[in-house]
Amino acid sequence: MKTIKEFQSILIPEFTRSLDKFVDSSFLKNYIELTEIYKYHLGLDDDWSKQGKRIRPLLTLMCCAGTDAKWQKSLPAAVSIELIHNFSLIHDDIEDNGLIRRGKDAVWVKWGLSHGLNAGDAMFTSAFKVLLTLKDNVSENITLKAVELLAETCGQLTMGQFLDIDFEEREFVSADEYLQMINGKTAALISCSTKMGALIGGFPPEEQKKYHDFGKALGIAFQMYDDWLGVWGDFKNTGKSTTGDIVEGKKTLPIILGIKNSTRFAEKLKQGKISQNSAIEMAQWLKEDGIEKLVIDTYTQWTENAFISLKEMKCTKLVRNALIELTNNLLIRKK
Ligand code: GRG
Repeated sequence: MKTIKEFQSILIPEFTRSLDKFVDSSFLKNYIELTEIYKYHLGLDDDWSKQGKRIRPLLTLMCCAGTDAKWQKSLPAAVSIELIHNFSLIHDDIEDNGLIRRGKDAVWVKWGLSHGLNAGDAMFTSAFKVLLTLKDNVSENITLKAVELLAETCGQLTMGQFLDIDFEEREFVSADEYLQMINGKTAALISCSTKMGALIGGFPPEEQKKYHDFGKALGIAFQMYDDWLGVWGDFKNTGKSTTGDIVEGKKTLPIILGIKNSTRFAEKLKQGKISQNSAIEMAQWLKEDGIEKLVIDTYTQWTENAFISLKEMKCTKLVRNALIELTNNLLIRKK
């Protein structure tokens, strides 16, 4: 049996080589400063801890392997999806005024707002350029379907981000609206990653749908767990500012459920600007009023949904077992 660690140790270095090669050989090579920004943000000139978890490319490569096809065929798609993810982080930091990304200055902090936008735009464009190189190893029809899938996903990401920012100004957001927002902002690219692997591996649409459903449930649980970390996580382990989401007025799952089910929490939030000390106390109220349990129950249910889809997917035993392990690891992650 191969563990997820063994898969990672084979697939991720190969993925990083493809990403590196693409960055060095694409249209960027004529723009030295832009190349520098890419390498900085993608962590290519740094140690692995600054590269991000690489979950999305790992999923694409593994899901392609799960169809019993050669996973190497899906490398351009894995690179392309990671570029879209990283582009969205560059723009997200600008929109959110985020100063630090993966433990170092965000791109816009280091190079300024305009170049932050420019680097993001270049990264978005290059994602589609690399995706088109799929056609060297798969049919033009599959390549076209892959481009369609990524373009559709980008639309969903934009919508999710729009809602996320919109919700900050709203007093009340329903659970359904929240679900729609995280489905766009986070789950769309994760389900695109899993479906992309099945598509490139040559599976028919009904099988691709099961891979999509697995990625969607995983992505939703992943974001809900992130929301839990944003209120009760340990800063030492996560690097995320504990209670920061309460101070910033984000409409994350604990906060939405708190507004609905904890009168003292809702009242305090209505009073306006929340200090760090108040946020610590409010996080404790949410625990006492049963909100933390509701959050854990909700993301546990989505994790179960991911396992159900994983069971229904046609997939090699080796990959299925490793995906089960990956799902478990992601939802108890400490990074
Ligand atoms: C794609 C056209 C287009 C627009 C993008 C800016 C934007 C619109 C979307 C931002 C969406 C966003 C920032 C979602 C958060 C997703 C998320 C969970 C990020 C963290 O993912 P990890 O934990 O990060 O995989 P690492 O650092 O490990 O790569």
